[in-house]
Amino acid sequence: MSFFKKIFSSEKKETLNKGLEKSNTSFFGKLSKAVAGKSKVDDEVLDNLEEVLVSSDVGVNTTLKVIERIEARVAKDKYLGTDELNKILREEIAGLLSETNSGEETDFVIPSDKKPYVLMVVGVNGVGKTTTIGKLAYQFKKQGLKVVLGAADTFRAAAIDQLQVWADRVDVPMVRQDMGSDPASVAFDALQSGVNQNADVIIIDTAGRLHNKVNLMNELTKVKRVMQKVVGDAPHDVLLVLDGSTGQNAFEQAKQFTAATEVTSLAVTKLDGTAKGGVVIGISDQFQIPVKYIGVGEGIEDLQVFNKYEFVDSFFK
Ligand SMILES: Nc1nc2c(ncn2[C@@H]2O[C@H](COP(=O)(O)OP(=O)(O)O)[C@@H](O)[C@H]2O)c(=O)[nH]1
Ligand SMILES: [Mg+2]
Repeated sequence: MSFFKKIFSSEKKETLNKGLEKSNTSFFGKLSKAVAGKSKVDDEVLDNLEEVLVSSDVGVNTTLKVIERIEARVAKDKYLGTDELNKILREEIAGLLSETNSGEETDFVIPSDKKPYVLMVVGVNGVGKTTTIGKLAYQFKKQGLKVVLGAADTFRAAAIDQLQVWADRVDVPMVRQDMGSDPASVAFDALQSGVNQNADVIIIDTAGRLHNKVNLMNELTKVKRVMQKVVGDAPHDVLLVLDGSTGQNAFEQAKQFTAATEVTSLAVTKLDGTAKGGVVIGISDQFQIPVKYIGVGEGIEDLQVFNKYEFVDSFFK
């Protein structure tokens, strides 16, 4: 059995398709309009296509890259029919995603040589960090891994309680302190507790206050440094969560966070309720950071391992 078949059960695929349905309709509605009545890819079609890509939140730089590549093909082939445009676009977009995403990610795996595997989750308030942590804890636990959560978003009491709700729901231990306590101290405790419990995965929630870039950088640096006192090479992954429905704002956040700390992977959430699936393409291309997960709903199962083949398939259906 192919590993795609194994991992992307039809049920799972349906969720992804459903989640991306709006994006598709919108992208393809617009794409069809862009080529309506045209048989040949000419300047006007390319102009329209540019508009479609930008308005689908692919981002200006990535859009220009795609347009340039198609222009090059038009120049080479002389006559390029609009009926081929779909296939070519698909190839170009898959190509862009290939540069950062190996495409081999198919399940919620963590490297077996890192124990405990420490995952630090960052991002601004409201993007879906806590929810994504809950969903990840569920997936890892389902595999029989021992998971510990650390509530290092100590800025609001509600944030700690919200993570607690997920911890209880998934039935995994959570390390917490009072609201207002030092996030680095919570992270330290969580790692120590995880090590003592022989945990496989430790996931650390953080506060995403962007009011001051220097503050953010200092705070994340401190959390990392303190964690390294317990697990020398922690964190093994710094996952930046971005709200896919915010379009250009998500690009801006990616810029700020990558400037403040070394981000090693991305999760793009809320792709269920938006027409902006294109944000995944642009961000992946512009930041050269792999998209690891996509959020397609508020439920516990509504997190998918990002797979570029599946994504392009859904986008172009
Ligand atoms: N529709 C949808 N809602 C989501 C998704 N992920 C998170 N949310 C919702 O977004 C809101 C903020 O999420 P939360 O995890 O509290 O964000 P945090 O502040 O970054 O921790 C909540 O109402 C979540 O249910 C998603 O993939 N799809
Ligand atoms: Mg939160």
